[in-house]
Amino acid sequence: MSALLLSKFKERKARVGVIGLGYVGLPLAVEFAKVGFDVIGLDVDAQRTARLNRGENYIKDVDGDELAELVAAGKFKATTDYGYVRKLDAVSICVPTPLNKLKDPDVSFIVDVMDHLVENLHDDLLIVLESTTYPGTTRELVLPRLEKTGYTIGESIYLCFSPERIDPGNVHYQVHNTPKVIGGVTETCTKVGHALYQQIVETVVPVSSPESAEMVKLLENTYRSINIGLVNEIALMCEKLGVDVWEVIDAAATKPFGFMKFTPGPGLGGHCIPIDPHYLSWKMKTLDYKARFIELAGEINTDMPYHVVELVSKGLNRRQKAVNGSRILILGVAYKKDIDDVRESPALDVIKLLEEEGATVEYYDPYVRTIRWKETEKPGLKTMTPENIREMDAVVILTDHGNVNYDLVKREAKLIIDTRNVYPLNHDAHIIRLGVG
Ligand code: SAJ
Repeated sequence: MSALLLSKFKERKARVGVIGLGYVGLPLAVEFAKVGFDVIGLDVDAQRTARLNRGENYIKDVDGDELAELVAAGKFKATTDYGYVRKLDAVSICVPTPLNKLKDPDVSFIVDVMDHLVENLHDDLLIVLESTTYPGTTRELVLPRLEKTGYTIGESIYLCFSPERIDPGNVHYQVHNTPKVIGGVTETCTKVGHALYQQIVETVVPVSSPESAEMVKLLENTYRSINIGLVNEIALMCEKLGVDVWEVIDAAATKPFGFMKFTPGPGLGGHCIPIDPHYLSWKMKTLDYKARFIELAGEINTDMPYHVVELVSKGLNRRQKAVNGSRILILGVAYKKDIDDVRESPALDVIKLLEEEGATVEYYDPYVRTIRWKETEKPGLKTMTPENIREMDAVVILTDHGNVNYDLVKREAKLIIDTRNVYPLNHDAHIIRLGVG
């Protein structure tokens, strides 16, 4: 193991690179720079690197002033030039791993990084893959590309996987106080990776292999997807049973052990939970194994937007109205409360389905001014007034943002479909609550 590299990590004299300056990479880069490392941020987007070099921040979880100070002090520099890797002692890869149109893993961003990385390798370099991916990616896709250049992994180049655990908008758990799992291709790799990450994270959790570390992340997020699917199905059952699912869940959550509260909703949004489990089920298919829980949860969660539209149709029908020709206001399009992210948001599915049924659909979301819609922009209502609520045949609450006047909605709306228990234990005739029969 390279004593020089370890001492550079320990004395924080190492030069650290982060590839991919998004919601994972930029906070990580700032964390390394904050504790004293010289950090190079690498990204393919020249506009993004130019903005960063002007000290301009674009990630809500990053403190803009802190970033500007680090840039001014020369502790952080952004670039599109992979040549800088020749001067780095470590590099963390935080590029996107989306699904393609067939819902299969798209690891092209990792491959692109590797194509550039192998041109700039040198002795005493730690490489850590952080992008969420299927078990085996580090060993099957990254390792061969490094070995082909003649380097021996575990002797002059060290390779690990360490899952990112960034929770956008979480003000309590940030990089430094979220335990970091890391698994190296060799024991020495794990030790070298541990030596670096313990400089920025209070707790480093070494595991025996990159596959183990890759699987940790997938277990974490598959656990959420499946439990959300479970409560969504329980909600459908409660509607048929004439029970209030929210009351049931709150009462179940009083159990002080062996139960974790999840709540039903209009579907599954975000860039993690709807995506990550499919990396695991895809890999298992290549091993001729059907990941049944993942597939079933996916079916139930994907079906929720259709169920919301059924509730809208049921409510309008009570007022002898059809969906076709009705004016409907969607309240909240972000994928979860108090954030501005609409990626994979079920609201986009609900809007699409209602428009296909002939409804005229508007939306209001204080965090989302406009959305990309059919190759153009669809702006939301600028404000929510008694007048523009009264004009609507139905209001559909899909995100329970904290800064919306729900009392106004309850007073003025003709019909409300509440999918987030904004109106708990409510029996008003004009309110239909998801999961309540
Ligand atoms: N959702 C429900 N019911 C629930 C919880 C979530 O319907 O009980 C929905 C949300 O509305 C959203 C989707 O599921 O549409 C995902 O919600 P999430 O709370 O899992 O939030 P994410 O997507 O921001 O997940 C992130 C993940 N962080 C990382 O991957 C590093 C996840 O692992 C975290 O556990 C999660 O934040 C968190 O705990 O907030």
